[in-house]
Amino acid sequence: MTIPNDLSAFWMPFTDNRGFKAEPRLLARAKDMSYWTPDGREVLDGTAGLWCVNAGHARPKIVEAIRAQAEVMDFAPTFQLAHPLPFQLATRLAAILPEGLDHVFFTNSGSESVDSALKIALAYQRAIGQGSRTRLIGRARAYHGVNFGGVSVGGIVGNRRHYLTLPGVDHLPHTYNHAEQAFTRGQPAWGGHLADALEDLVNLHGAETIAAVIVEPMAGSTGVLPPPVGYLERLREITRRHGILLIFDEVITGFGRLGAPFAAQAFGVTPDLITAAKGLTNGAVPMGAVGVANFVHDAVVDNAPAGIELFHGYTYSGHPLAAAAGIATLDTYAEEGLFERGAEIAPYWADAVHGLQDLPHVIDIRSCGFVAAIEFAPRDGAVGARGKAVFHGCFDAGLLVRATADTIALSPPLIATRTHVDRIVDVIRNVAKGVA
Ligand code: PXG
Ligand code: PLP
Repeated sequence: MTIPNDLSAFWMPFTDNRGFKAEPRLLARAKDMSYWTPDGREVLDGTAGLWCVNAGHARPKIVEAIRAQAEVMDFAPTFQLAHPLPFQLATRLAAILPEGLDHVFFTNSGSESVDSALKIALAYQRAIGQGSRTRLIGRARAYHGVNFGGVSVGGIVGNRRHYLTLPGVDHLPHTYNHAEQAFTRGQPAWGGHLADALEDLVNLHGAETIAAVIVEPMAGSTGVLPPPVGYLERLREITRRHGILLIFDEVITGFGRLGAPFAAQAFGVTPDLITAAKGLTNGAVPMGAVGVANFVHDAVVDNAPAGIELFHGYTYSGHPLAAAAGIATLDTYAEEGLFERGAEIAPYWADAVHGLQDLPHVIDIRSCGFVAAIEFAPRDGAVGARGKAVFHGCFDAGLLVRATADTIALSPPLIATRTHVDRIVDVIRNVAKGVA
């Protein structure tokens, strides 16, 4: 690969552009569990790219499907016209979505999936004569992408403070409590009662004003926060009782991360809509999707006057290359049993990462399925400095991790073996000792 000699034109997303460009770290090639830098150094992928390459990199079936489809048909519209692939992929997705969610709306990213799901929820309430239900409820410490809807229901101050957000949005409290939950494996025993805050919001605003509640079943980006025992069940019960739709944002938790196709199945709670992206195409072509309950779809579509039922869609909804990649990805997951893999390796994984408790400055370790977070105490007056030092140290030692402030998130491709897990924790151990 040619190393670019001008880094100025590309305005990098969610990046300290000046810091990066002063000290760039580039990736040039990827295969299975690893990346390689332009100078040929191997970097083990501890994060499945950005939580998306669940089957590992450059898997033959997916590569071939994209290549073949590019030759047959590069693009075809899906507005008032279509081609076979998104129908096939939607049918395949319906088969792995929870029972009763048999309809799929395609998008190109998680952010678009979230905004689409919020619109579908509003359309549903209007379709059943509940047009006064326009309020949307999110949660603190939630990431729902960067479009205006997702930022509004999201709960990350840095993503919100500079922008106007949608009116009529309120938030549940987040579910993390260090004193009660630190060093928990899987779901914390404490915190199920926090779902009752939804009852308070219903009492405050009136159920007849609330359209939907959106939560990540396990918060990912803000530090891997598995749901407390009983929490999701309680949200489900309250939403159902008050006619409020429940949306699970499964952009990270979907496609095997927690040992089942979706977190909904892993936790045994079925929402009314599920947003997905990332692992849908193994990250190979941008694509997102919203899985929609039959009663929601049928109300919106069947109750509409003749003509277009939902005034929403993207030029690339159901794009041929993405749909081809999606079908090949689902084939790969099925052939290799990757939805079961997360559950199989979870105990070994939890032992390995929780074995890092004695490292200096570690204040919490959380794990669930095949994902984990290691939280370090911030340095005095320099939040994020320690996390960044661990991230850079690991990269230079041949391991890709993801740092958000002082928390290191790990989500390896589901093809990782115990040997890979051992290497991940060895590198982190050595680097964290040096960084201390
Ligand atoms: N919802 C959730 C739950 C996500 O995790 C999105 C929506 C948005 O998806 P797109 O495809 O629009 O980025 C996400 C994305 C991180 C990290 O380091 C997480 C995401 C994206 C980039 C970085 O935690 N999640
Ligand atoms: N802006 C303009 C001027 C457009 O014409 C379109 C689509 O036709 C869009 C934005 C939306 O683009 P997309 O459908 O790729 O989201």
